[in-house]
Amino acid sequence: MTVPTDRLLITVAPTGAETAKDDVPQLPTTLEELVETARRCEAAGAAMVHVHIRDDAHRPTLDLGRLTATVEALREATDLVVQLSTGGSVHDPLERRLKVLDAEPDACSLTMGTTNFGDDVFSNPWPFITELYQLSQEREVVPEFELFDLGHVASLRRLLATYGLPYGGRVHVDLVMGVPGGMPGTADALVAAVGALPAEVTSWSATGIGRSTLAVALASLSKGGHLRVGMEDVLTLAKGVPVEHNVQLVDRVVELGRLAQRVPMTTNEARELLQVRPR
Ligand code: KMH
Ligand code: ZN
Repeated sequence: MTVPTDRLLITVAPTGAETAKDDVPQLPTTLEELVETARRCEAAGAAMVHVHIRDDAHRPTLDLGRLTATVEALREATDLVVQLSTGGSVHDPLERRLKVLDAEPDACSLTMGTTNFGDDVFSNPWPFITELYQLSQEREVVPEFELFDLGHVASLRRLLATYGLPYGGRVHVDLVMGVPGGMPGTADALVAAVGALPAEVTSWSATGIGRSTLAVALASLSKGGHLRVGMEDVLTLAKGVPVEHNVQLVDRVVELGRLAQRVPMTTNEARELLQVRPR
């Protein structure tokens, strides 16, 4: 099956590691809330979920038991492609981040370089990138390359030239734009990044952090790209209007996609596009 070109891959990133539950009680931080969110977002048109989990105190965690239980619960309740974050929080040590693949997700995020991240640093040294990439090849987990900056595009080129294609042979990237410290969330930056992508890239999506969310979504649709949305990336629908549920963000891009004559990709089509290993 080839995936028709009018299909729109919608990834939902419902939780992230940056927002405190106390500040945003509607953020899905428990397993029950995450599964409920995933179900509703799948029904609305999402085909992949980018997952960060929390502990009992709602703090970010990379606890392997919890990650494994989360993957299992999401598989049981949905048909979404389950992508675990290997980025974690800016405070997670690299060794813990390498262990994420032990939870046997379908896919994982893989950030292509170190980025200033607000007042913090999101650390991704080259030896860590190469180790994680080779691990993903060995474990047959499809990576999504997270590109926060133009320099990360160059690093992706180097990675593919040195270590070959990912498991499954497809190269899917996500442009994460508008992080304070990374590339801005503008149409101009998106066009520059897309123009620089290596030839091996078979699909790409984009997400704009905070207020850049709409500019990036519209630019991505204009360039034929896919979309990631969710409360990891944006907490308001408009100035002073909080997101009450991730499904609102999915609904909104389904509608934008409809206007751009794009049809939400099914989970089966997403598995085909990304060549996810059947598990
Ligand atoms: N939480 C950020 C520090 C990823 O998930 O791979 C990193 C992040 C990227 O969210
Ligand atoms: Zn993330």
